[in-house]
Amino acid sequence: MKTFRIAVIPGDGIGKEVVPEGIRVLEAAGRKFGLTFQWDLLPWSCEYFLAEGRMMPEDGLDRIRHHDAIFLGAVGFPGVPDHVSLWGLLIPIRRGFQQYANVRPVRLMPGVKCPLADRKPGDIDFVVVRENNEGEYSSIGGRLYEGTEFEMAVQQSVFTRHGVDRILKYAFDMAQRRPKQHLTSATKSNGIAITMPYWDERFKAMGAAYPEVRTDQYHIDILTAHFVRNPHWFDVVVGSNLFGDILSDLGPGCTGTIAIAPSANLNPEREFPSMFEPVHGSAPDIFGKGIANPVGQIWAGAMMLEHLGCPEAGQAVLAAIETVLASGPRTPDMGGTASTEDVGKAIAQGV
Ligand code: GGG
Repeated sequence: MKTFRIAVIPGDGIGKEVVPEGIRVLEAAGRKFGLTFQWDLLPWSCEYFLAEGRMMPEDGLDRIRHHDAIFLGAVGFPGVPDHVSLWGLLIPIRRGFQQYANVRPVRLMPGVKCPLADRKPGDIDFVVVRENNEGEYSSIGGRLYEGTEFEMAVQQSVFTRHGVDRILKYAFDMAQRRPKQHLTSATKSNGIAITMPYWDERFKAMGAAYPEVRTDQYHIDILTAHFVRNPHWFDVVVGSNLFGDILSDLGPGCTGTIAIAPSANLNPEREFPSMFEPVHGSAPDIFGKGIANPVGQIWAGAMMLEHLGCPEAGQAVLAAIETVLASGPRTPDMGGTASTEDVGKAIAQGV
């Protein structure tokens, strides 16, 4: 019997509603596959901020440094500016634990209505690999001449050779392992004429070591159009922190709903814990109604099982998700009347 110690951060809004369903399903997988979990529940959130003046304790990272993984819901709630909550919790964890590869699968699932015409499950199945530690998410900058007509705000992007090369290597390795062996890079090298051509150069240089991987590069603007018109073209798509974030919302938008999209913030070297969360945010507009779709959180749990070295358990959770999406209860965002708990219980039963 393997036991895993998991730091659980439900966070804000519907994070508090979908995380328990993720745990329910992981417990079911544990019973079937001989795994046990020690869930260490942490109240770090906007509510915590309003009481304590910070999103997590000063020694927060030290408290979870030796856990096997982090299972997070969502961050952000009215009353705390979004940049304060994000930079107070999610970003320190991603950076402090060198979770530089944010892996976000985009798949058209059975039973999910695709907004694009004539697409069926199997037609769209790719992965967005987002650089997660630097790029446009930088705290270098500031405001000048505040309150005058010359007021300005400046923010630097940071693209280091170490940071760019390690995410490109991660993406090339992933593409090499997949049957299509195809990697697409997203930049904007005509307009952003220093950092983006640098990324393109490193992409080309890295590609020389992977002759079997077919590569292409697009400017982000036309790439978004291809996501909508030709999503079947893609296999692995790698982008900077901002572009990867945008593409990994657009992708699930093209395959039906962001509510079911999972995300793994990986420290591939396994020196630190990795973090698993749905792509969606805290959705304050539906919080408290018990109708949030828990599938993104549960799928993130399946990714966590794979990362913990339990691929069969992860596959069983994914298969149960597919069955329920195809013919089980649905939350209102997918046209049903089921509750968050109904969907969680149905998936847990199917594992
Ligand atoms: N579960 C993901 C979440 O809460 N996301 C909030 C958010 O705004 N994230 C921005 C980001 O991932 O960069």
